[in-house]
Amino acid sequence: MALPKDLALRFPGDFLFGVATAAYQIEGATSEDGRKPSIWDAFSKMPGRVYQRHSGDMACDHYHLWESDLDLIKSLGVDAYRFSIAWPRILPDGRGPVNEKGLDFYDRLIDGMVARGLKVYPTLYHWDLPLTLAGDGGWTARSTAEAFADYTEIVVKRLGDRMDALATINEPWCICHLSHLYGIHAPGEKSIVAFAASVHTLNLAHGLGVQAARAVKPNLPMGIVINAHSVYPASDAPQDRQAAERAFQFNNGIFFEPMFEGSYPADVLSAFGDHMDIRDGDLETIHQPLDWWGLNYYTPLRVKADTNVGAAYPMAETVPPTPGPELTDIGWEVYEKGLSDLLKDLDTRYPLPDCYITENGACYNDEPQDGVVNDQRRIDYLEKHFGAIADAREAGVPVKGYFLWSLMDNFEWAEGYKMRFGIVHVDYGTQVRTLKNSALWYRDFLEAHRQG
Ligand code: GBH
Repeated sequence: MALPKDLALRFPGDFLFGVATAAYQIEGATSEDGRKPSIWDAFSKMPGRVYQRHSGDMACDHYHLWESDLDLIKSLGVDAYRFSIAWPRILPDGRGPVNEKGLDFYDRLIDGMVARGLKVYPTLYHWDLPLTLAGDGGWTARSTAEAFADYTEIVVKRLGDRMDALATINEPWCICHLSHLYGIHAPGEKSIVAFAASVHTLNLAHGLGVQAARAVKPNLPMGIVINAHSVYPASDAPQDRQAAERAFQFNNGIFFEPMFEGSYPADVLSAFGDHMDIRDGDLETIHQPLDWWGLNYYTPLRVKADTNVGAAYPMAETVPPTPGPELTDIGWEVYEKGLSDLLKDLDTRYPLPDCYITENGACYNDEPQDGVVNDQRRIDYLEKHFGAIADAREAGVPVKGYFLWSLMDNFEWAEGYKMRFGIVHVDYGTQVRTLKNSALWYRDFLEAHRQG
């Protein structure tokens, strides 16, 4: 393995390094200071949805521990912090009266970041849709895109002056595919009709959000965070290659093409177009020039032609790779080449702005032993993926920054607290944070990078 120094030297001095979190996964305090429930508060209390019916009620109690958490972030030596703003704190019913106490929390948090010299990289929506909006159709209803634009305007008016960049939405794929088609994330829908509607609403919300933010603050660097899939055919057989290209379009093209080219892939329109309320001007709205885009990458997608599913359900079947791959503790394949291949592929397919890796990291559930968390497997994962990013950069892809997922162990959605992605261990009983060896490694890496 390369020393942190050798690896660090592959990144230019102005390359931005950070850590990432999301509101519902860390904040807790779900009914404090006027916050009302989100779809995840409701979903996590339903039987059989989240591992052992865990919820974000307490999470990492970051709502109260934010100051020491910012000190912790600063102690790692990162340049920037990516976090998300909870819509139900700002607008408890999704629209209507503004909750000043919600804005006050992020006002303090952002001031705390500025005081510590940390760059401010918020995301407006990381899955905590106000429950009231879900009652009106949630992401299947066009009105939610309009509400998102109003929410954006309110946030940027109050907090935009101290933001270094703003992302509209985290991972439209998860919101559409996981939440509305596969039913494993809130609100747990399993419907092609709901899925198709959600795709267009999400894309539209993004476009309207960018417009709303720019109307308030024209120079705020605007972007979107996409968990693009690195797609490989299971074999060289023509039907598998075809399935892989189809999977690319239904998982990636469905967001990239409208956002960066102003159109939907033809296959997507013929499969789902009937369920998408696409009105005159919508594609122009979605196709806003962006200042940057964020890629979240964890694992590749390997597909083979599926003989059981027809055109109504054109998602390819996924297969485990052969021979037996290296898996993380959540069962996802470790394949760093998927990241460099994907960056290069997307760069040739679409006219993309600068890229930031807005999430990358691994689930390993190592526990402290005598105060030490020896998560060497996470260090190996990070080294490999840093190398892949450097490879893509050296091949000409403009990657300008990297945010590690995650700062600390947190509420891992349907997996509850069972799955740990942090470089800092959290004891949920005591809220004690312990730096894992990966955090110490990242600190050393960043120190080497600063020295140049
Ligand atoms: C992100 O989503 C989220 O933004 C973040 O909140 C979350 O905590 C983090 O990642 C870790 O999960 O079963 O092998 O086919 C990740 C999106 C979608 C990535 C599903 C992996 C399936 C892998 N994920 N995908 S596999």
